[in-house]
Amino acid sequence: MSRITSLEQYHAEYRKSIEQPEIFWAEQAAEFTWRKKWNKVLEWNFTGPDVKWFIGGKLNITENCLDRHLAERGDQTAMIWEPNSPDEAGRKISYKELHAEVCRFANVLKKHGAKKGDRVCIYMPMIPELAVAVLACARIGAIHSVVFGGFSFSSLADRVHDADCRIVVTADGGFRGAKDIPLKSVVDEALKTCPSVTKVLVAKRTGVAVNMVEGRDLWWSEEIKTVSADCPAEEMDSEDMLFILYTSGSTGKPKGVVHTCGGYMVYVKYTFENVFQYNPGDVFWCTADVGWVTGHSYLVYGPLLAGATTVMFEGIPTFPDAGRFWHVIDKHKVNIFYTAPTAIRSLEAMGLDFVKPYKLDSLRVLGTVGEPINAEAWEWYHKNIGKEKCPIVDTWWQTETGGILISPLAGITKTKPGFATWPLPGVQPVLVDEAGNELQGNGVEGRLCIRFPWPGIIRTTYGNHERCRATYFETYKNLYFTGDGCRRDEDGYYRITGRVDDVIKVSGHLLGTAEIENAINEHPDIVESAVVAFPHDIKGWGIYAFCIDENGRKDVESLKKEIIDTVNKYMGPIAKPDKIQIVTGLPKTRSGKIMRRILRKIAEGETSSLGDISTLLDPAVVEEIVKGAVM
Ligand code: 7RM
Repeated sequence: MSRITSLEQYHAEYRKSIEQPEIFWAEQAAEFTWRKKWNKVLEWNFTGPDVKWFIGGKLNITENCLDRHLAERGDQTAMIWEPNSPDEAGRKISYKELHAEVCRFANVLKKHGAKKGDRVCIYMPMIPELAVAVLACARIGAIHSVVFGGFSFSSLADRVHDADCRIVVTADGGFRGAKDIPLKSVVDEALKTCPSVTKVLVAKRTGVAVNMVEGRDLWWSEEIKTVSADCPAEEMDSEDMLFILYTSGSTGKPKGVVHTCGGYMVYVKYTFENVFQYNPGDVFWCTADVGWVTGHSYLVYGPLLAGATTVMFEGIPTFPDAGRFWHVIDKHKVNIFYTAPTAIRSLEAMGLDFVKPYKLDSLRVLGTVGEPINAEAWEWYHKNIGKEKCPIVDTWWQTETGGILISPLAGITKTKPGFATWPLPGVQPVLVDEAGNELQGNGVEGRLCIRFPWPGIIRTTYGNHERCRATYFETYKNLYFTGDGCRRDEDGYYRITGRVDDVIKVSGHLLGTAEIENAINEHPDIVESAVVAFPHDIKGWGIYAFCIDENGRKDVESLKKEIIDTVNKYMGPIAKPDKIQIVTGLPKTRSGKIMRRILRKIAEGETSSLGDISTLLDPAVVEEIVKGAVM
């Protein structure tokens, strides 16, 4: 694999990747362990869409994450696990041990009927068993579908149902800061509506009392005693599914984004090593939960493919205090640290007294992901955490892209606060106006699309290929549409400006307004609601919900509290509205479409420039909403 070490080399590699993409990617793929080499590198069209990489190639990604390292670095730490409480002992798991644990659990899955192509839902806290479960699925060719532990029972049930999972892997509970999360009881609630699930494997973490359903529920610790630590890896085709990961869209239920084995493997390792300029022996810490794509690609697969030491942290940045990240960095001598702007902003707000006690001298590279980083947070991170010595890589990518697409290469690309800078080799960004006309040259702003496939691109949305086509490949002909607005400045640097559709990035978590509205509407008094985003100092965006109360309840404050509880119950705490306004109507066009543009302006406090409201069915409702706006 060609590791880029200079700016000249970046430009040369970039050019090659555009002029001869198949030769370029074949070179990157050559260093992996393939059971059988591919016959053809790429076949594609964006109309189907139909994208295939490394056609005919046979492999198993876990042989590349684990077996391949055993001879050379079997005793090296593969994963450092840092528990929620600093007083609890963590774990260091070597490549040899991780290999054995994965094989054992893979045998447990097999014993309970999982085979190649079956879907397994994983709903777990940030404990090593989560990574083991993910890799165990991959070992036997079962397709993992990890659901973030912060989602509630109905979000979990939707996902289990959509992927038709037969097995769920969970834990009794999880620790997050001062809270205990009762995961198993959420699974029990979800499975009331998922009769297809026949087995639930439960890891013990908090020791909370759980209800074990006879014949269905089994303890992880008991099951692994019944199997061997030898599990030959299943031979997979490059284009066999590796995993499904649900992501929110503008409308309807979340989509199951599908990634396949060969292309994803090549792409995450390539981007991991080049973006972060990983050196053998480095300790890498990605703070994302494995329930999100960042955790899949840069906590589990990328670092393990590279033979790195990856850190998994169970807790939160502010427990027991706002110095926890910095404490963990010193404790484990972290070299590369990758987190989200929302975490940086919240820690910045707590003051420097939480940073001062720590040396942070092991750090070499810093990264951010998930949302635009504002210049102030970037400078704070650069100065106080990186001590002005560590390059910051602002990495832009999506669940659908599998890995990073636009980012500086650490220490190589000249950075500018707020800019993801240049596309990685193999990535061909295009900016278009709303009508789809390509914006040529620099100093332009439009919608971000990509014109050519890269190995990590989404292949389909599970069970509904048409939805994949309509969401990503239909808006602009022959382009993959990202849903993001973007500016290309005079230097050709890319700056992502944010979503142009009805999804919201709250604290770096992608949420669909429609999903939140559906949860709110579960409240018996709410007949209709509309959710929009408003700028939030720490979270990036906050959630503003306009709700129509059918019964005109007088106790507005308790109604608002009930609405929050309802969202918590049906979707999870991450979707909690920051502001709720009870209204008697919503601004709708004569065709019945909610005019979110107007609601967004009101939520932003910009009531003087609401624009043309003459097409509204009932313009008077706008006046009422403006008057009652929550500021
Ligand atoms: C990795 C991830 C994807 C959306 C994406 C953007 C936003 C992500 C950045 C960013 C500005 C960044 N996957 N986004 N990274 N915006 N700068 N460096 O977050 O599927 O959950 O979200 O996140 O809007 O479309 S995701």
